[in-house]
Amino acid sequence: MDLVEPGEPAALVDALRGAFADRYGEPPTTVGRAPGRVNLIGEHTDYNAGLVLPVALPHATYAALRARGDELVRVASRQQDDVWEGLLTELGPGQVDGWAGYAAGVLWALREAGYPLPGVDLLVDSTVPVGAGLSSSAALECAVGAALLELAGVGLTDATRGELVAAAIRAETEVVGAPTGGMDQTVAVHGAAGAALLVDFDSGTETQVPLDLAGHTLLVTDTRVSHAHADGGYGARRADCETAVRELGVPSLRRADLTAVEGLGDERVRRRARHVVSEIQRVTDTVAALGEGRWDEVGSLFDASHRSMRDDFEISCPELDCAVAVAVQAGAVAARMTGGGFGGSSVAVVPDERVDAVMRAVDAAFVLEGFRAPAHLRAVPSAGAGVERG
Ligand code: GAF
Repeated sequence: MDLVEPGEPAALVDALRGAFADRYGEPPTTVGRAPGRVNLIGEHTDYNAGLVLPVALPHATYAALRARGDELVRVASRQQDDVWEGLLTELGPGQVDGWAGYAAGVLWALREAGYPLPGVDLLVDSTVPVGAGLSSSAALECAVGAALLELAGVGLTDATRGELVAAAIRAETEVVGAPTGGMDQTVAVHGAAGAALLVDFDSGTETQVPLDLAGHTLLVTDTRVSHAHADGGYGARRADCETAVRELGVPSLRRADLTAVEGLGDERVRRRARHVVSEIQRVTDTVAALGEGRWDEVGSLFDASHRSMRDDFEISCPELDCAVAVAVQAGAVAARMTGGGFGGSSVAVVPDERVDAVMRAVDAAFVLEGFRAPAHLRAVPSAGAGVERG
């Protein structure tokens, strides 16, 4: 059984500081941190002015940096072999390939936002699984951004948190070119321990929803089928939603009702819009059911969400369907795929005493199906971005 632990933050930061000094000859001055996330419900609703309900993970990315006296930017990771180097003028859209674009892109976006940041040396470390649908990219963007705002002398305040979210979104959509919504960056910054974050992308408001799990664990299963949102599937779904908006004559799918959606002429566009409109309602219903500990109802809502993503939005895969079905058979009260889809992870609400049984049952089913061995993690609702002191 592969259980991915978040690591002990103080030990991770010490090791990162040491590795930074070994690589660059001097210790870092600042270490930023930002978490990965698991979304409880509300998928592909963020770019449709809808609702989402993610939780920040204890698994996080740490970004150590030191200002340089020149225009050079060096970006390295303890998880990657390649190192990116370039000038401050070479950080923008189309200029940085690969994973370094998420980090360099935030420096570019914060400079665009008016922060006169200098060249920096940067080294990152992370316990967020990559390609698992748990937002390792937003964790990287926001960890780097938190460190840069500290370097800029403003740190993280109510005002700069919003700027950090905006800069991280620009890094992802403009520099990396992944046409994602803003859920991942929003929870990486605004997540809080013990709570889920209800984000309304129409009104632009974020509400902490305290989670009383009452003897349940949020269990994430990484199918190890990896995905990348810069690939075509995510953008194609987004384009279908835009077509539906045009045909319905509404400002966004948030303003569409299911009766109107059922009248859409194109069968595929109709199914895509049906998913989004019904999913937004499921977020509201899930917040109410969680608040009253109505676990059966949470189970029905997760089940409907998963089916909607599998059949109408077509973003599931056999491994996700298997993880979800087997988790429920083995005792989970609720399970669904989570994140952008085309691989990645499922999330299940499991009575504490059934967690081992669920993990074992999913592992066994994956062996039987001939799938790659999955990994699991406990999604203890944790804090959003910050700076590591000491
Ligand atoms: C990915 C995207 F980055 C988010 O913006 C969101 O659309 C999600 O997929 C699906 O809900 O994580």
